[in-house]
Amino acid sequence: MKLQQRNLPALAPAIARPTYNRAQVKTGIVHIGVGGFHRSHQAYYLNRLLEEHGATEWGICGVGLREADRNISTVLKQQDGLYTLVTQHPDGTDKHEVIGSIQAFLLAADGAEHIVDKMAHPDTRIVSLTITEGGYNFNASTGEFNFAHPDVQHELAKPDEPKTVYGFLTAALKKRRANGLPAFTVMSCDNIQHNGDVAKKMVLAFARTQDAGLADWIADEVCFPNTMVDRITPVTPPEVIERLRQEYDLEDGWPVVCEPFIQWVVEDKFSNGRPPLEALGVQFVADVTPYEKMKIRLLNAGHSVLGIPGAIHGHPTIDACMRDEVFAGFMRRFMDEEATPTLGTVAGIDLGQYKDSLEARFANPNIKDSVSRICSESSAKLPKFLLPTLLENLAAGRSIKYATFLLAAWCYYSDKQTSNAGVPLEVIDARAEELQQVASKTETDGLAFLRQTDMFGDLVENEAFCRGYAEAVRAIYTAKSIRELMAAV
Ligand code: CS2
Repeated sequence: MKLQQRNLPALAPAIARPTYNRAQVKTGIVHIGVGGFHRSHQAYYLNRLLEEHGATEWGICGVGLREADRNISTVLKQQDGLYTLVTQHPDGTDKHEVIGSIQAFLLAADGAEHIVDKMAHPDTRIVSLTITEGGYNFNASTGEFNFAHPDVQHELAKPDEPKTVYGFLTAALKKRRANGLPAFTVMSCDNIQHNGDVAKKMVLAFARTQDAGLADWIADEVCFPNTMVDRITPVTPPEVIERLRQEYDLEDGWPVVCEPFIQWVVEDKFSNGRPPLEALGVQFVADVTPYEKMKIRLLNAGHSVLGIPGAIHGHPTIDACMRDEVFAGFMRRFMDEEATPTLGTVAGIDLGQYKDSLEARFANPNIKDSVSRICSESSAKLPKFLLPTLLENLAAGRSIKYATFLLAAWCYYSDKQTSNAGVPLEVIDARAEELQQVASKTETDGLAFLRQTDMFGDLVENEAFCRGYAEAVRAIYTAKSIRELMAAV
């Protein structure tokens, strides 16, 4: 049986499903970047709000700007926006629920004007984003907008032909302004510290170059709340699709798997209203800084600290890394000795307990979160997840040995792209080729990788750091097993 609205009554009883009238729900949110994470997090929350609190103004229209979004577009269209969320508990049980909060999906390739119109519709009050850390189009080391991007150049010249998120946001805001409609909120949900501030800076830089009057209006009218989002959402394993078919006679082209844990902390500033998510435990706070910093520097960096050496060693998943005491110990020491000293106190949170809970979440044996997902797009992640911790500790004279080891491991990973056992690794990174080229010079110039100043700034000029880095690189390049080195760091 295909997953479709008309088949919902016939679903197996074990699968929860929307019982609200989906046809009556208005689209209050347009979301750009409908990956697994959006579907396990925001769309899940809004489905609950519709189901439990009748918040009928807050349905979602998904948007895909890239050709790579065609698959999700096709699946969601065939399934009336429905998909199955499979929550994987550590005791081995799975909970299944069909999510109904995504009402429609628009693909840019099928007509940019439909997307601009939807964003400019009076019902739309929020445009939210999960466009990944790399999607913001800034230079990692200067933080400034990258005007050189060819798509950006195109849309600056032709505002009616938007291509990037910036072209679409400004085109839609321009239309709202012209129509006398209130602005929408731009809500970033990516793992970037001050994600709202970053989004605002980028939107304004772009809009100012295109239309200064519009930029002033955006600066006055559009709220860009900072948010901290959290739910581990692995890439959907093909077995899950197969299991739904076999156990529940359900054909779902693209279900989502996730852990039970979920968290969302949002700054309470919205241009045109917001869903009453506090009813579901979402925290609305005046300042999200301590939460986002804690999450990015412990959870996201902790993931990379396991994932990159894990890939080199040959561990397939994060839970496999956690079952290896050398990896688990290395990560905890990184968290305790390097990340935690940069965090200060976080109101209402016991950092020791938070780290214990991260260990338990990473170790969930029912979640098979591949190290390749964690290592993917490290060129966008590590400058955000790891570098601030390293730089602050370097300046304060505190330990940097774990972060240094990780950067050296990343250089090796980018260069060799094989595990210690010689098995080729699946390297997914927009800059993979360039990274490999630079890293491959390491054997003649030990600091070659660090000379990528757009990622590392002037780190290569810091002698104390470079000494430790060069040593770590030498060790990793000559050792038979990265695991043995980790035990000794
Ligand atoms: C991961 C995140 O991308 C990564 O490397 O650390 O996707 C992480 O699983 C989520 O941020 C959890 O909320």
